Amino acid sequence: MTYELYIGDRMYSSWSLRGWLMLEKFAIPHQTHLVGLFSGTMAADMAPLAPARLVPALRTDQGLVIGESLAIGETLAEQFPTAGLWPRAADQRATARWLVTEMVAGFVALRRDCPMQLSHVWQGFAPAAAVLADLARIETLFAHARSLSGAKNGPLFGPIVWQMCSTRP
Ligand SMILES: N[C@@H](CCC(=O)N[C@@H](CS)C(=O)NCC(=O)O)C(=O)O
Repeated sequence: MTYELYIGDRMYSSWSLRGWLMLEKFAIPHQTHLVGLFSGTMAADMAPLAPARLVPALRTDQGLVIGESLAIGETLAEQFPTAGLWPRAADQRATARWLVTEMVAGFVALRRDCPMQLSHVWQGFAPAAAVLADLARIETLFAHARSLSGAKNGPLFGPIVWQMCSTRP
């Protein structure tokens, strides 16, 4: 058995994209199953994973089903400790957790007014003040992360350091 990831669409579903990136970017062997996010078959496609009902959802190589992207990320970090999902330094790891949870729970205006879609560009979009405030908050958090990691560009906490063939202990 391998890790089986259930997602919707990588073009229009940021939750799906980030769920997929957690496995793909950190070289964790997996199979991806696309569920019908926009075709009306999502509930049926997800039924075998109940009570998980949203994407992403993961079935581990042991058959355990996990919903919620953060729970999936924490479980993968635990099961693949050499993959580098979290920064190694404790202060950077705590800060990364802070940024991730704020991203999962916050930025309501940005999410509402700018849902992810990677296929078109809107000309003349005028962001509302609340969206601009969310963007400023992201810049503040990113600058804070870089001040801790010293990474001037690229990944916030520096290059991902992983060992090839990350395996479970
Ligand atoms: N808090 C969840 C959010 C997941 C989520 O909202 N997924 C959306 C992706 S578009 C979904 O499955 N929507 C389908 C629906 O609401 O029916 C997580 O972190 O994984």
